[in-house]
Amino acid sequence: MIDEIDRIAADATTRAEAAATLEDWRALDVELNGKKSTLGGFKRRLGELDPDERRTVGAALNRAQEQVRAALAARRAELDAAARHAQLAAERLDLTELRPPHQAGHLHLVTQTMERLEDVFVGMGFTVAEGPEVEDDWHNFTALNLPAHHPARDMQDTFFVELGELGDVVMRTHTSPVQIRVMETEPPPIYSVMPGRVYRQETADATHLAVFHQIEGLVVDRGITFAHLAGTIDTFTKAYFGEGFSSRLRPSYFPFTEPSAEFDIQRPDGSWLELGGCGMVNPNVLRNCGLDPEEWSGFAFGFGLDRLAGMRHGVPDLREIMSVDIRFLAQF
Ligand code: FA5
Repeated sequence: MIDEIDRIAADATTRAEAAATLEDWRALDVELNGKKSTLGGFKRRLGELDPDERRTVGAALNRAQEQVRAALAARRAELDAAARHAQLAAERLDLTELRPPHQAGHLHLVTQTMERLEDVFVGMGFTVAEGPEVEDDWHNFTALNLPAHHPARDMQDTFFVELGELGDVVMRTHTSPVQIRVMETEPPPIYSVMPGRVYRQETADATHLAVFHQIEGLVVDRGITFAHLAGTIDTFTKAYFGEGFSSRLRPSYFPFTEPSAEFDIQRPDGSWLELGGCGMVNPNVLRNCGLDPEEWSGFAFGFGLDRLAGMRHGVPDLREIMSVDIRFLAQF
């Protein structure tokens, strides 16, 4: 009888170890461990045996049942672990997966240009400052030596905002108001560039937009001369465009600079493009910002970023830069 019990236990152990799925395991658990199991049947027949036999057969039965339970428990642990692994693998998120580059997008040509320009000027020792796009009359015009009714206000056709006093709030027409904000808040020496978006009531054409970008430069220190301005423009031109490009200054007029100049860049093919204006900061502007022109002098420049980007990348019409055509944008 004991041999038979051992054989049944060995057979049950082998089957438990071979259970392939949790379903199989549950069926086996009922069959081998339940009340109707073969070993359970032996247990019920113990009463028929004499006391000595009952003790030895009872002990063998307990051992056998223990062995089967242990085999089932071990197999259950294996099946549970396998199920957990399968679930983890199915729910796994691959965070290292890279999207193909053409789907990732990139910075707009104008933003790239702005960041490159900032890098060039930061490399030359300038800091970067910013100001609001909605400006008041004081910063956009009056403090820049353009009092009310000054004819030079017509040089920049202005969008007015219906806010506050009539005509007092404008979409800034240039980045020069940021000069005023910097001088009002920071004591000299000042070496800053100020990039940003500007607005003019203009009809768009190949070289003009109604919403475009400028970068302003302002230096205020003791003993600053026109030579510093010319040297800075030239250093910048070479650093940004590389050899083969050069710059020239032409006499011009801006109310906020005196003397004033326009600066142009010459392309390697010999043609010229007007890029911006510049000059020595007008003493009236220094005074408007609480600085003594006897002690401080400075220069300022401001130029068009869109034109610069268009020129550097050979875009013949500025309106294309503002298009949302992905075939155009993807080239840069
Ligand atoms: C100004 O805006 C002055 N604030 C520049 C300045 C700053 C002069 C500091 C002196 C000292 P202007 O209106 O010329 O100047 O514009 C400067 C540059 O902006 C132009 O040379 C051109 O490159 C660009 N620009 C002007 N209008 C447009 C436009 N409609 N579309 C695209 N770029 C433009």
